[in-house]
Amino acid sequence: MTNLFNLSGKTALITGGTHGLGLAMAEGLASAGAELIITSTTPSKLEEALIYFHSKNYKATGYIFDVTDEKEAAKQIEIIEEKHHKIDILVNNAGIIKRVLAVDMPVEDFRKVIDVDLVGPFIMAQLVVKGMIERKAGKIINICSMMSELGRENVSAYASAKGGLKMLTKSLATEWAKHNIQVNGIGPGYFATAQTAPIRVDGNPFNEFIISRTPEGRWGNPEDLAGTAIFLASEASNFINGQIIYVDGGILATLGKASNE
Ligand code: GCO
Ligand code: CA
Repeated sequence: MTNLFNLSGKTALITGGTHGLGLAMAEGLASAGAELIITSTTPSKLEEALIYFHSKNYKATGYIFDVTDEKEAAKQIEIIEEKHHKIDILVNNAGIIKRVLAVDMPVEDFRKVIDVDLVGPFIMAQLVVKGMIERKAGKIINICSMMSELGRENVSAYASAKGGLKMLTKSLATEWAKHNIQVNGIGPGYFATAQTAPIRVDGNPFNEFIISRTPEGRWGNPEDLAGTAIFLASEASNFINGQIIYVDGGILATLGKASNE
């Protein structure tokens, strides 16, 4: 029987795949056989990530560009497709967060978050899908969030972008399914990464809150995302389209419990 999860011969582009969840998902895809293309805006981080991937004997190449710059992104995608022939899997992972109360948030910052977390994935999907349509096959995975479903103080721009990314996922799935392209999302719960470091510190009540709010009773480890990334990138998910799979240790399944129960 063929291995439904085998990604040999496939090329996967992961935006911001230099660290944290992006790196863990990239590693998962590589372990299933995919060749990696990693994009970043930070040369030093990219270099470090490539050294890591190569040390594991994964095939990985890096490109520096900003996903919000559609002209530059178009140029780079053209170069990538010339060199590697095709992008079979796109993981829209690059994102930023700014934690500040809405009443105090500079509009410019709100716009920036929407630009990176929502417009960037649109730009990348629009560029990469052209080749996918020609080849009648492709997998696009948008990295959403708990905040695609839930609000919370301090993250209005991020939640707006991630909620939008969920709906972008459904819209693109609708438009591109006829070309045998699957567009799905992963909604990570609370993961121990650099992004959550400021809210994970001991003594910060938010740390305890998340542990008690998560039925699994812990923060996620980046490796916890690899299986879902492989699944959504592989033939195993060929009839799944427009879905967001939440990898959250059960957070969205529950109202939570009072601390003394
Ligand atoms: C926060 C967190 C979240 C997580 C994650 C949740 O401030 O609440 O940073 O935004 O990063 O996206 O799914
Ligand atoms: Ca980056």
